[in-house]
Amino acid sequence: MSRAFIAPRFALSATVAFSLLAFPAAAAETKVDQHDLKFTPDAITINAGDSVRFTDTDHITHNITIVNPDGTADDKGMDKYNEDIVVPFAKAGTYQVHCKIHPMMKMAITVK
Ligand SMILES: [Cu+2]
Repeated sequence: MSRAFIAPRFALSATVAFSLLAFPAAAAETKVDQHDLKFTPDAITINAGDSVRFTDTDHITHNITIVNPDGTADDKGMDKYNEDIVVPFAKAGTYQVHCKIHPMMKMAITVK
């Protein structure tokens, strides 16, 4: 193989390595599944700016309602089987999550 063929491959690797270094603190996403009428896990701790991806592997519809640290509630809508609802958490505090269809379904999210 000629040197002219090898050089572009090295240049591409260097570009990829630089991209990874340039964004070291990308927001993370934590997965919470709704299964057997439970949030799993039922308590998580994330950093401000991170998101939670709520999945639904029950063959029924659930709901995601977030109770904020100040007591106000945000209804994030109905979560159907195999559909995800992604909720970003910008501010620190303790959030309670429940499903308004199944009152026994509850979890807590601590945002640092
Ligand atoms: Cu539910």
